[in-house]
Amino acid sequence: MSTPKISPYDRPAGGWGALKNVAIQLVTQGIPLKGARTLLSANQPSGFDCPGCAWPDREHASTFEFCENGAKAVAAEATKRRVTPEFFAAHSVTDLLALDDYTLEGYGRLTHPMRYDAATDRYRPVAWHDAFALIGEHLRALPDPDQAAFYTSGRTSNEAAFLYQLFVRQFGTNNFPDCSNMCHEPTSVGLPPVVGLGKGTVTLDDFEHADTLLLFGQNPGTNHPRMLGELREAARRGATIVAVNLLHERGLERFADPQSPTEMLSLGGTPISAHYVTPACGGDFAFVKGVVKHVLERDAEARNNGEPALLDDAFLAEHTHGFDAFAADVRAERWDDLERASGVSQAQMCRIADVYLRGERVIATWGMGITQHKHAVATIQMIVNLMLLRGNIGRAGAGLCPVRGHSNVQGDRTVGINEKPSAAFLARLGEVFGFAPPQREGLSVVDTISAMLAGRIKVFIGMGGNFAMATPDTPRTWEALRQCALTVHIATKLNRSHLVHGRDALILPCLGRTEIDMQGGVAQGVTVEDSMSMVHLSYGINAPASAHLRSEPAIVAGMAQATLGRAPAGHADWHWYVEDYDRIRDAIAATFDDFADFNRRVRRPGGFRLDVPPAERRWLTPNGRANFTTHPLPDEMPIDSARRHAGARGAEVLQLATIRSHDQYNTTIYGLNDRYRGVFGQRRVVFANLEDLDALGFRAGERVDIVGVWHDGIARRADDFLLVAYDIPRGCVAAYYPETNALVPLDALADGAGTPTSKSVPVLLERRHG
Ligand SMILES: Nc1nc2c(c(=O)[nH]1)N[C@H]1C(S)=C(S)[C@@H](COP(=O)(O)OP(=O)(O)OC[C@H]3O[C@@H](n4cnc5c(=O)[nH]c(N)nc54)[C@H](O)[C@@H]3O)O[C@H]1N2
Ligand SMILES: Nc1nc2c(c(=O)[nH]1)N[C@H]1C(S)=C(S)[C@@H](COP(=O)(O)OP(=O)(O)OC[C@H]3O[C@@H](n4cnc5c(=O)[nH]c(N)nc54)[C@H](O)[C@@H]3O)O[C@H]1N2
Ligand SMILES: [Mo]
Repeated sequence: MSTPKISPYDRPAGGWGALKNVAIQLVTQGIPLKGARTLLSANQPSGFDCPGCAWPDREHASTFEFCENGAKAVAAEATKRRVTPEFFAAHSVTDLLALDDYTLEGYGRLTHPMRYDAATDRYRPVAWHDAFALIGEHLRALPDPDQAAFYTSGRTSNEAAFLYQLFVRQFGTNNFPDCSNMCHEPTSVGLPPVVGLGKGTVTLDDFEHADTLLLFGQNPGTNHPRMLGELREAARRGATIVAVNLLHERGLERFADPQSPTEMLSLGGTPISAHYVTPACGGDFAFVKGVVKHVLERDAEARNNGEPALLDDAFLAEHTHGFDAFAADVRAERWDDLERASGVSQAQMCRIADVYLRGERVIATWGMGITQHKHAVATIQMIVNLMLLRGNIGRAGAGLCPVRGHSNVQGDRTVGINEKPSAAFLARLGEVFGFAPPQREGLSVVDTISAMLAGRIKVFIGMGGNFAMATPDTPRTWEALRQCALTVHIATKLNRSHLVHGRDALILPCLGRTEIDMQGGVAQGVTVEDSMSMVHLSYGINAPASAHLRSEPAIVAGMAQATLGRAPAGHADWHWYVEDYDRIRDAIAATFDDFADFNRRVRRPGGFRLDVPPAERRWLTPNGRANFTTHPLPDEMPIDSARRHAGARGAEVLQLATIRSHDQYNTTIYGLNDRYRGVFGQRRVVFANLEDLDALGFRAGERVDIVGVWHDGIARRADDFLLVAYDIPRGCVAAYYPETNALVPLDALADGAGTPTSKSVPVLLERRHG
């Protein structure tokens, strides 16, 4: 472990540092050889889909694509370390709770199903059969199925997710809180009314043909490293890349591909972004609106001068609705209001508008810097407005690219993990499996926590993930989990959610994506859908971490059998589905037209792409058109009301963006460095603008507590952070999640989407005493 220091990083992203860090990870996990062999199977035709991010791979290319953080995800799963019954016997839950998240997951893979024993405050081994029976008893004892909630984290395969939702709906509820509630929900909510589908429209081929790329609020150098390969190719080809980000992220500036000998030897790397815009936290909405304003002004000018129009008139007329009202609203906006709300100058908005106008084929991407804000849905729809102006959706080299997080988060939603299912889907499910699915809308993540606090949720089952740490308002979430009668976690590794438990509690260890999944003597493959709607098969290659592990589908079948006693569609036993995953895929194909002939199509090299109608300019919106949406500048930003609530200290309130370091995967901490941001050996740092520090009377290097400011007056704090002077807009600070989740209020949500606003949390800094 490196000693804590702050030391600015001046090299390109990638490069030798990436290679060195993979080697370190393999050694740390005790698997220098097995790890290297495993890495060579990632995203290969007969190998497994990388359990890292959802960025697509080149048709499961036969060439090895190096990705530092994908390698860390693989190494973390293939680790030699084990959490055994002896480990649990030696450590009480209270003792384990005192350890940090890095240490907890560092203990390695879970090996046995375990049940909490209150008398000894320890987890003890339990037989699978007894664990399932306990779940069945608890679920059947509930007076109302809506008193149980079934969480999913986005690594779960389509097969496991489909079976899970079928079980839960047969049980009788739509309570499917999902990690995407905290992630791209504003995308899933914002896109359908405007383009008819809540997913991206582009493919990797479009990246090859784009001449302009607008990258909003995402950090691919860390979170989607393989995307840097596409950006590098685009930049070398002469495409113009615009980064819009709160921070100057190294991966958006320069990248050295570890597979390029010249870049590795010259140490220089390829410059990525030609333009870099740093709006204030949450300023993107006003920024994009300003860009649109200048596009409209330039178009009007051109028309006045008798030059060709700059808007795509034919596209607007044939394909869109609402342009006139939208344009009138934007024209009426004043530049000084747009500047104030975005933190970007008029000159810069105009410059980016001119870049957009020069582009013939434009792609817009976005990540958590856009979705985790109060005005996320409006911002995404404003990006769509901008793209529609010149017909930049539904043709080669152009389109929308929300960059998803977990490797199958998009697929889980596609196959039915959805707390607000459509009536059509429920009707079809009921028809295919011969039952009456529950019609009542279910609970999202934040709704689930509130319902637990109110005593309305008694049983919590988590299919992967780390609910106790990934969710907002940590102390209240813990209180909520602890009042449950039963908490169950299906997991690969120990995490804090297993320790913040209900009166009864189970940890059920499962196979990971990299492991061989044998059923009925045959190795099974599972399927996943990437961020570009490509579905493909994934086969594990390593021996399971323990002989006692079960696959996620097998665990679902066990829970379902013990709870419901019989399987749907005339099968006596849920395990029938698990004997051969083709049977689950047939069930998926019977439920979704999009998956017709699933088993055959998914065995084609590279799999297949699900239907993406807006990519062909088919708009499945109520009016059959792509819709412009009008959104006024918000009267008040969350920071403004927080300032009022802070009273005399109102002027000191800052907006905190909670972000990922380079050495973490969500709540899984791989290491304590954030190399590209110059942070080593520590995570409790807060990045702040030097002028803000001066104005507030702080110095870089001091330690501070971060204190929340919110209308409910509840004390929220995260203590003991090192102040780091950083190139960040004034009024904004940034720090890592999950340590800062205690500061995110449970009711600070994106309008219309319920996503916690983890990128704009109003806070005060306080000097630490003593
Ligand atoms: N290695 C690794 N890979 C991952 C993950 C991981 O934790 N580690 N997580 C996975 C998951 S689930 C997801 S969702 C994705 C997340 O991938 P990202 O979307 O890249 O997630 P974040 O690190 O949260 O940060 C987003 C970026 O938004 C910027 N930002 C913050 N506020 C604003 C703002 O108001 N405006 C703008 N324009 N920018 C802003 C930050 O500076 C940061 O660069 O990655 C996935 N891949
Ligand atoms: N403040 C703040 N909060 C955030 C965010 C933020 O940017 N800021 N980001 C949000 C986002 S985008 C997301 S997606 C969520 C993530 O929320 P989650 O998906 O709940 O969290 P993870 O940390 O990805 O879950 C890690 C755990 O998953 C388990 N696991 C790993 N692989 C497998 C597997 O193959 N099967 C099973 N069953 N279990 C497995 C391991 O036990 C591991 O401990 O967090 C959200 N929370
Ligand atoms: Mo995510």
